[in-house]
Amino acid sequence: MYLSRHRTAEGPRWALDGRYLPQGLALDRLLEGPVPELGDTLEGLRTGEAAEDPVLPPVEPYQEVWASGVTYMQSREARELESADADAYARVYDAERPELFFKAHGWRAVGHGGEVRVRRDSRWNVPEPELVLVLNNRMEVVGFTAGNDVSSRDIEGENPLYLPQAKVYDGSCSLGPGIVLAGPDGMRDLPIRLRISRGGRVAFEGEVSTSRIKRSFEELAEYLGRELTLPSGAFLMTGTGIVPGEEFTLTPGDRVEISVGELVLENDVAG
Ligand code: DO4
Ligand code: MG
Repeated sequence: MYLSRHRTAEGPRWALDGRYLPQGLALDRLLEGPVPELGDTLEGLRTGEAAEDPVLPPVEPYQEVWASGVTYMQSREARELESADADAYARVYDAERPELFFKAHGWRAVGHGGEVRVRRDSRWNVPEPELVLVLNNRMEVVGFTAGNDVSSRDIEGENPLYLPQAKVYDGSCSLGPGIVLAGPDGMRDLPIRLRISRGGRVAFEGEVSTSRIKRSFEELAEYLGRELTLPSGAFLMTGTGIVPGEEFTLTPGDRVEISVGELVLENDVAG
């Protein structure tokens, strides 16, 4: 089952499998129900009307997007290379406690077809293609979407304490195009692909499987909600397993295409 959010004359509206749900229903209310019966509940709400483009980011403006990091060996190695404090990344990769950081409020997220950005005060930037968990208010995994955790490598590399500036700025968080409703077992072996095109040519391509992640999705969700109440649920980026080489930096005009399973999220980098 697939949830998408659309712009309409009356305001944003959710759809299930391409058919509108009643106007005014919010995602956190929709996902509140008991997990095994969630699909049936939503099915009962579906209207006959076909949903229309454009699609909006599949998140309510007040929901929070969090992220985990250094969950794939590729990410650990890339941070070790870029950082003067390489040991911190090796230690967090092996530690019991994961790295978790706040990424964006829903209102700041960009959706499919929108523009992401690189910081003007950074010279080394990358997209981070990630499986994004959709969590209800009990921190149960109820679905996933595709995400781009756009990041500045030189700012974080200079000092890990600069991480919020490397990660949190306008246009740094993209989600979409919609949400696949699924429990964690439905996402343990999904292909994640990244393609960056520049001037009509492929500038970088990479692929990883979610099966390569070091931690379980349930573990990441549990840590996020351990001492934090999230009454509207949350989105949790699960970390990148694809990092372009040292010579690569994301550039205005690039097109970034991220796929997670069947979902394809496309964004241009703003000029
Ligand atoms: O510690 C840096 C952040 C790592 C990250 O965002 C990732 O691994 O995806
Ligand atoms: Mg990341």
